[in-house]
Amino acid sequence: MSTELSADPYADHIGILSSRLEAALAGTSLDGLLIAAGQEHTAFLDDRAYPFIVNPHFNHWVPVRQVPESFVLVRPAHKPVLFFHQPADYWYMSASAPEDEWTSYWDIRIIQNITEVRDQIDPPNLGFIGEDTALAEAWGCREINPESVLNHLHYYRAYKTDYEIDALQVAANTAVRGHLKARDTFFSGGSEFDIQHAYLAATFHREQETPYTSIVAINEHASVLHYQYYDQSTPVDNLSMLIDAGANAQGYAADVTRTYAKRDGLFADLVTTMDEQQQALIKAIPEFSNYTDLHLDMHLRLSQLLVESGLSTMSAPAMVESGVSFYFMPHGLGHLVGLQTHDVGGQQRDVEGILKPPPEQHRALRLTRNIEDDMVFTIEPGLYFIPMLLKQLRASEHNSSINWTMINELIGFGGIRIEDNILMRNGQPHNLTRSAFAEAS
Ligand SMILES: [Mn+2]
Repeated sequence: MSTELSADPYADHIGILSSRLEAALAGTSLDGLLIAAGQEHTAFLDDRAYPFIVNPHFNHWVPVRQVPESFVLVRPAHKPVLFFHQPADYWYMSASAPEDEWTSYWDIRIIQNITEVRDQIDPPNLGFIGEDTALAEAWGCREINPESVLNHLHYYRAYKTDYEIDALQVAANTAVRGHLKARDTFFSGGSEFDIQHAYLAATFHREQETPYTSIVAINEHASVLHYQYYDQSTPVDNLSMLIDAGANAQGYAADVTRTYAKRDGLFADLVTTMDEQQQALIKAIPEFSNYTDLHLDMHLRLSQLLVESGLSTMSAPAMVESGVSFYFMPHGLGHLVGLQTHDVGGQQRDVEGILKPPPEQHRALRLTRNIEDDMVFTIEPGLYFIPMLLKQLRASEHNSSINWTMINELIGFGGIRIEDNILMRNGQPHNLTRSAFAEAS
């Protein structure tokens, strides 16, 4: 959702990336960067390739994702070049050369073999960004994945262009279509496997096209933060579902989580309260300059909720201070989202790559930067009943402050997570996910 309409967001995007490139190369003697899309990898002793995941630095410049062995050559003050790989092959289908509007900003050269790239570039004056460092070495690129350049580019990846924001909104809209279908499939008694397939069908995604492996967790499976299976049978009593599933648009990710309760009761009430608190937290974002402080505020709200529900007799600040809230919420409040679901640069203090680590008790927090305009990040508070952590809490000095009868009632529900993607504009949060849900209903 871009607030100011540009005539051509992609043209602006290329302009912005070009300025960032120039600044990133300023302290180097490089003329430009050769950025590889990447190459396929096959399984051990096999000829079957793993799903291809494009180098995000490549995808940042061009909406091309499934064309391994392609390259972009970007140099300040030169028209960028796309070497588009189109091998002569009767075993596999070659990608069709792109013809969309965006190609007018590119010098597109079709190659059948990557040696044709080597013949058209000047490696001693180029930096190489990509996985195949042996290739870059063989070609004689001056620098290979230079850290100073990568730090610079990663830092600025946090600030999304209008073109990127449009893609992120499309991804959110697509994910929401899947979430609505998944919810219906859960309430009509579908298994995790059924729900995952309903989700993929509704989003028109192959499993390998989603930006991350969907988490479809019924009952206690929701207590496994990255639960990775899809049970093909439905439990006799399917009480709850946590679904964390995304979608992809031009390489940009949506990262969305919803939790549902089958019946009214304590767990359903907790889901409602978590949903209210998540929205209240988003509303409060302008009061915080730094994401770490927002994360800590979430712990305070969560602790308050646990006290008010009767799960804990401690004070909310004492729960955060002593680390008791961690046992119920062991991950970070959120992360940057973009070309990668967990986008780069979340803990970077500056372009030099100096890190700003999270507080000692909150090691899993991936985003510690100041909250600024044009950033897109997730807000995903959770409340879990994880047997392994509860066992530790039970063995701790805080044992007697916890209502274990209630906890035992809740363990079979696994947990709650509610996750939206937020864009900052003019100091205000814009909820890409909730606007997609509103649009869809
Ligand atoms: Mn997430």
